[in-house]
Amino acid sequence: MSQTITPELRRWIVEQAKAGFSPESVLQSMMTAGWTEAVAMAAMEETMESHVAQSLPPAAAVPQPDLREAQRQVDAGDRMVDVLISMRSPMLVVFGNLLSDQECDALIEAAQPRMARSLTVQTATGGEELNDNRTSRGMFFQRGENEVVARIEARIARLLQWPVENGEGLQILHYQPGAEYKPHYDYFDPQESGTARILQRGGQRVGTLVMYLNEPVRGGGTTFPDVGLEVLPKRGHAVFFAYDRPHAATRTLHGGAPVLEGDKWVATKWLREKEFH
Ligand code: PD2
Ligand code: ZN
Repeated sequence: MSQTITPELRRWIVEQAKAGFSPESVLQSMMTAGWTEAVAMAAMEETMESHVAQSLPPAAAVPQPDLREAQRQVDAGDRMVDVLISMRSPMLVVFGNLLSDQECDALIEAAQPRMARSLTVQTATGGEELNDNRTSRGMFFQRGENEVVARIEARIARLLQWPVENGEGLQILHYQPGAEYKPHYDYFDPQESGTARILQRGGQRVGTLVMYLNEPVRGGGTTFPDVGLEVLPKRGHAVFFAYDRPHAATRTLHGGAPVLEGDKWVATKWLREKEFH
């Protein structure tokens, strides 16, 4: 007898799970009803997977480096960039040698006179607000604002295979001892009322590149609590992560741990689905 997964069976499996029955007990019921173990397990897996996928927003294309050849370096046009770590879930890559020391210094120097307490995009209204979760100081460059910024943006576009036009202006952040950025998602929450307005400027954010411009003495790592990962700041290195849907299933919750000694400078490039204007 061939055993097919009917819509009724699917509904029944989902109901059992919702009612709190363990996978083992659902499996046992199916086997009592005459299903072979292997087919029952396959039916359950398939049903739960498609149930979860249906309740997620659709997946978008995301920026990403070309890692198909499993090389140790990626050609970013004017520079070969090292691949130090790559991870599938979250979709994350740690890069080495992305920026030269001179480029790090030039960004800090150009940013310094324009630093102010960091604001956070407020999805409730679509505006910006001061936020206790974020105690760094920061500023934004315009896209292509000066020669160094333009050069770095072109390199990032080549590295991540994503148009320069889809990038937000480069953000510079400075953390002093005690300053931190509590864990958050960089995408905009679709449930919030201000998000529609924010999305008019280029759609969702789909990727983040945090570039380290110096090294704090202690603390200041970029943390990914869902997977217990902490990336320690190293001058010229960067951590990139992508999120194909504005959902926690991407496991891209991340934060800037408190700086304990010394200070921390980073440059962040956020990438949108479409041209950012
Ligand atoms: O500075 C960091 O490590 C950090 C952590 C979390 C930066 C950002 N988020 C960001 O710029 O979005
Ligand atoms: Zn962030």
